[in-house]
Amino acid sequence: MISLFISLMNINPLFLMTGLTLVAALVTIELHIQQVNAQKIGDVIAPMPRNITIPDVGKFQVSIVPGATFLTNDAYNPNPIELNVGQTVLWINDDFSFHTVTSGRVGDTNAGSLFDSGLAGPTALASTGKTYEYTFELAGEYPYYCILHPDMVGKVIVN
Ligand SMILES: [Cu+2]
Repeated sequence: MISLFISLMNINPLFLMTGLTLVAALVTIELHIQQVNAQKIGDVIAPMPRNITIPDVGKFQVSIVPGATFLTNDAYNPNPIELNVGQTVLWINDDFSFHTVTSGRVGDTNAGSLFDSGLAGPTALASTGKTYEYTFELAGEYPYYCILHPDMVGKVIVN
């Protein structure tokens, strides 16, 4: 051990400096590679679609809350809602399950005839972050429900 120490002390200073410079260069290269890799990972993540809820000013927002399937009157929140003729309701699926916003009550022959987010197409609330909107042009009371989970019920009151 002591002999090793002595032999290290006897190393030519020039050789020691060269060694230290080499170590410093290797560390710099390694850090650079890490940065490049981090940028590559960033580039891969950046273009991926993300579910961002953008506040839609002027529209009445109703959330389909997490766990809505089992929440009956609380599945749509807030519920009931009251608004004026000409106002728009924007429903947002904040749950992980597929839901619908369908006008009427379970069993109505004309259920979904006024408004219906549906089971397919661009308005379908098939996944988290999907939205559906409807503008109420006539005063009245509008019950609605989810076709897939008929216990989920809500109501819009238009004055
Ligand atoms: Cu549902």
